Amino acid sequence: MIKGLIFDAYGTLYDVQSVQARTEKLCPGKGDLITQLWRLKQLEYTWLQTALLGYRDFAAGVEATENITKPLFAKYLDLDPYPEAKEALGALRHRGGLKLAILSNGSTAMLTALVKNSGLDAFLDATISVDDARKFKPHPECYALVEKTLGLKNDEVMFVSSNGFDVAGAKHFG
Ligand code: LAC
Repeated sequence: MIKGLIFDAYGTLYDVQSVQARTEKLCPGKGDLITQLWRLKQLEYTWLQTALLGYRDFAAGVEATENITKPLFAKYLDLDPYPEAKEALGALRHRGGLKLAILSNGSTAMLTALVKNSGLDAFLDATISVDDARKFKPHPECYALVEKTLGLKNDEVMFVSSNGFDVAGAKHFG
């Protein structure tokens, strides 16, 4: 029986392109290019780090001037949830009987700020960061954090993600 619904954060509950408007203002004509590349590079670096058996929070390693990076990084802590995310989580919460949580490649600090700023923390039993495994999804140890945190077995958990590699990782883990 499913007892928990675990959501990916970036691209699933939160719109990573909601940083686009601010990027366009700071870097006119390049907002779309930079935000698309930013997301692709994030994913590429997490896979590379995990394949090389490394782990570090690389968010601050971007070479750019502070007047650009500061407001952009700030927006990443305050991404817009997709329009239906709050209502969907609220309805699931109201229905009862299910644990609701995020399992994300974001760092604990990023995710704590993100769920608080967006108000989604009110609907969640936990916000789980891969920080605790020191690996990035789709490494199996990341998905194992759900049982460690919520005490739910694999077959009691349904995992929700917009990222294909993440769905494959969760399925592989069971
Ligand atoms: C996350 C990325 C994979 O939130 O979207 O973990």
